Amino acid sequence: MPTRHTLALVSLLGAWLGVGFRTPAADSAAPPPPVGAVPSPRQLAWQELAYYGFVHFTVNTFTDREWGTGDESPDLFAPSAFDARQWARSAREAGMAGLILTAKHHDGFCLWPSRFTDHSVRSSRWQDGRGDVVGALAFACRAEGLKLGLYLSPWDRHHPEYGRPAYLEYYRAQLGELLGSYGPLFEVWFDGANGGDGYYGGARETRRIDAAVYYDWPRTWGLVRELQPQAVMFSDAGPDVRWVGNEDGLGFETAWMAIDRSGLYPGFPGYPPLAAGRPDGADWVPPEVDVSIRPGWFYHAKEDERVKSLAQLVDIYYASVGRSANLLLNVPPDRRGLLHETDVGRLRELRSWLDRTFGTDLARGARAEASAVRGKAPRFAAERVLDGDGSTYWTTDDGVTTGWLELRLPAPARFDQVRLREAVALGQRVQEWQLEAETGGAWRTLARATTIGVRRLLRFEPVTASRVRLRILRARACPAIAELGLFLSAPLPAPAATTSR
Ligand code: FUL
Repeated sequence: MPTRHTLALVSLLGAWLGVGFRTPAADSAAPPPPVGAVPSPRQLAWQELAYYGFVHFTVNTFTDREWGTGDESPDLFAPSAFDARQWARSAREAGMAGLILTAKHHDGFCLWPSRFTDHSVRSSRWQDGRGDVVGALAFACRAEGLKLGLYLSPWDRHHPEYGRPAYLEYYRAQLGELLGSYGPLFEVWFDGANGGDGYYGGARETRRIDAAVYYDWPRTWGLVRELQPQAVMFSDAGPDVRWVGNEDGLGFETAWMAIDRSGLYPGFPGYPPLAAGRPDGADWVPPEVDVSIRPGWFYHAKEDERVKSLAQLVDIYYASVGRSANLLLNVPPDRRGLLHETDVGRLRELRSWLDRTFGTDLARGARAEASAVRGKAPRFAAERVLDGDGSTYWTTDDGVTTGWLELRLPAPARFDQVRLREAVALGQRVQEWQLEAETGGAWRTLARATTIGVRRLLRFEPVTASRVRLRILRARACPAIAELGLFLSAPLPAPAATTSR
């Protein structure tokens, strides 16, 4: 590191010789102040994961149901060739960052030998009552370098006390058990469903709860913070990650990472229309897109021909990861306790397609310039969008909320999509932008859109060009753009007739 004295000397020498040495002294402009809600370190880390898997597995797999009733015999749970390592290996090979397992779904059957109930794998003939699906998956994820998340359904159709205070003691005891026994979790998933009727220890009645108050969520969230401070918590109401409001794989074209959490809770009936977020929302709670590779969340042999096609999965990727959300793709184990060959094959196709599409960033090696640079400082210059470092960015002086950034590629390149990222640690800023390219001596608009956020992927008609311009048309404050990449889609095979939804 040069000292202050040598820097001053170099500047003086430069002035004396009449040449403008570029010294770090010219780089002293301060970063722009954040705008609105900003992510926590745990949210920033989670946002980088982008794509991971959901595993729905329980007695439903064996009864062919989506929602168990709560009176299932533990013996029904009988996978014939259970292998959590096959799940984790398939997920890693698919490019997923982790897996989230339904440790307990609405039927109440526990996939780990909980100390707080008999309604678990311990009471099953499977592995003579010594099986532990959560433990096996935790081990497999560690071995494959994947992160682990858990889903513990608040609604429990088995428990006799569900709907009364005693159930909450049970729920929190179980949660503590999971949080304390299986190593670090990256995400804890709190579902909002309550369908009313159930077995409830033999009462066989309808129990509706007031979801606004019954679960006392702040207390449960506090438990997660205490025992697994690095884990994000998912629900309609966050606190860290929010539901995207549909199960079809669709993020929002205009997606704001902030919402107003106040008044929300898991299962909040008016939630879906709020799921797009608000530019001036008080809380940073980015969306997660949960969707199944099959029509159902659980495995049903009759859906073997209805596994989503590669083209459908690619569209889901652009509509989730490409719209500033994380993608949670469900791949349910079958009655063997294995991910089905068709699903694993489809995951592999997706991985290979993504690798071929995003393997070459055609903007690499380009020269970049911008309409304006904050304090004329190199650390905020246009080329920061090309350095592959998401923490550096191009930005302008405060109050400059429009502008352009132009790339001159080393040679004309053919591309059909752009990948943009904002420096979201400073809040979400851009409200409207367009991409332009010079072809045949004239500039034309390739795409126009609204928000960017954590990541924006936008496809357009293929074009060949060597000059490309990002134009920021509207922003809440000076834009801070961390990345601009250009890519060409790999070819997609013609869709097979049998794989449609
Ligand atoms: C829903 C549940 O009711 C479904 O069974 C599934 O677990 C899905 C991911 O969340 O609310």
